[in-house]
Amino acid sequence: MALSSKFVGIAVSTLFIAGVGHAQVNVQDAWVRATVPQQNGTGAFMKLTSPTDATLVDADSPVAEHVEIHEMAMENHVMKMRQIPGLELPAGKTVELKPGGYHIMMMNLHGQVKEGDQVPLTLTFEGSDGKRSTTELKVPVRPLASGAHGQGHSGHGAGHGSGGGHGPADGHAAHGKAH
Ligand SMILES: [Cu+2]
Repeated sequence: MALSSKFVGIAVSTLFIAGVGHAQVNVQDAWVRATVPQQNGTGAFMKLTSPTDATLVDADSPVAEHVEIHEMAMENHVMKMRQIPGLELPAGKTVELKPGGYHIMMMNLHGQVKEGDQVPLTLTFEGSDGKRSTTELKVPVRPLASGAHGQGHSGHGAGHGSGGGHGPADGHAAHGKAH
């Protein structure tokens, strides 16, 4: 029955796409990592496939004060994350946002994000012609399956907390220093 459950998964994730835009980007397997009560931030993960060259340029959610597009990479055996201005989506290529890689960072959460919740998330894409489109998602909350990413994210949350006002430029500098 593995095949039929896969089809169900595709059908469900298609329902999350409500916005109709210029170059509609397909979003699959979207999920947000559940948090514990005192946790300040979390990540959203998904697979994005754009029919034409596009860039994920913005993300927003009412559950967090700041939402940014981040990447993670190993630097001298230490996992570091940083904000990127946009995530390129080459035509027809599936780009995966996953723990330990690209992710949508939700910071200064207004409350705990619990397993079973549906988190509203708005993604803004820009086509190669400069036209923007948005996609509204309701993203299910799941616990993290592997613990590998948790360490990096807790360090990240502390960095943002001490950085004060998280403006696009100065807040990010503070974040870097925290590491
Ligand atoms: Cu991050």
